[in-house]
Amino acid sequence: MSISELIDLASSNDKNAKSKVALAKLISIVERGGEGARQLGRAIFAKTGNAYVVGITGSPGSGKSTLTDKLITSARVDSRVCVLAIDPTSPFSGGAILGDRVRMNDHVDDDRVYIRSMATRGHLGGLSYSVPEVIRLVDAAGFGLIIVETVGVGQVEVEIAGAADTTVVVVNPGWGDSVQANKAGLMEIADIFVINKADRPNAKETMRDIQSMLDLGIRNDAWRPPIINTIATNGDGIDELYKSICQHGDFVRSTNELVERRNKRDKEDLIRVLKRSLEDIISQGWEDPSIAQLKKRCLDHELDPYSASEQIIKQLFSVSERKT
Ligand SMILES: Nc1nc2c(ncn2[C@@H]2O[C@H](COP(=O)(O)OP(=O)(O)O)[C@@H](O)[C@H]2O)c(=O)[nH]1
Ligand SMILES: [Mg+2]
Repeated sequence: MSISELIDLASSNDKNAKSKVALAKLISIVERGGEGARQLGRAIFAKTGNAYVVGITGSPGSGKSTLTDKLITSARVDSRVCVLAIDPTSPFSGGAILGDRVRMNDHVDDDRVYIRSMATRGHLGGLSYSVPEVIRLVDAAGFGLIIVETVGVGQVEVEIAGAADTTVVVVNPGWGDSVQANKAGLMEIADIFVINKADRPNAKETMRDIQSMLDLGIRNDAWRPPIINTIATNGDGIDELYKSICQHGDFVRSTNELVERRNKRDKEDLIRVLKRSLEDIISQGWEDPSIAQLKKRCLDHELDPYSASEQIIKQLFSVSERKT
């Protein structure tokens, strides 16, 4: 099946599993990278820009997957929902991926819901190269809402905030001790705070704690992040959370905020695609005989790596021209 046939099938709202199978195939193409991914990226670009992206971040075990599972039930009424669960732990662990799948099992047969776990492939703890591209793909396939779940570990939180239109930060009662160093960072990225496991002691203190940090006004935009108590396991507070997400969506659409966020993202996309294209050029040409001599001279310390790189780059580009 051609890429455009797969895209059409993935976009269709069929009642059998074919559309999900097509989408899974397309995601694999993105993850493999190279010319296939580039071709796909070109084909879908014009169809992108319609989905709303919600990032959900927080420490492992804070209840993000349980919350997401409940959110799907509210959100699927309004639009097709895709969940991308990013697992920044080692791709060898596998446990978290299985855990998410099992927990969100309720939605497996729902043709309006697509759930996918992705490993970050050790990209220095950051969002995997592929994640923004998969977001675009799912967007082009007509999903109105994309929820991206990430474990909040520093840099990833910042990156997810960059990829999302609304960022939900999940904490638990008594969060103070565990994320002390990171509080300011969380304040910067959170559009909505969730205190999940509100059935546990100290939810009130945590609420006061966040309030007083918000009062310091690290972010001086017109939106003050609401703080919502939830008990994800029994669904308490989920309606309020979904309502807040919609309200924040209305806010960013009615101000210049959404346009600004997406402009910034487009710029990052361009740089990322550019870097990836350069990496492809390097790996395609690396074994070409035309640079063998330069590599050897560098390894023999006759040529410093800086001068060697400059000359290798010129060669790599001509190799790439020859191949296309
Ligand atoms: N007591 C309580 N447990 C919860 C709540 N939400 C989630 N949990 C439990 O916390 C554990 C971790 O939840 P999970 O959704 O996997 O967290 P994640 O790692 O952030 O995705 C699971 O055992 C959940 O059942 C809650 O509101 N209250
Ligand atoms: Mg999870």
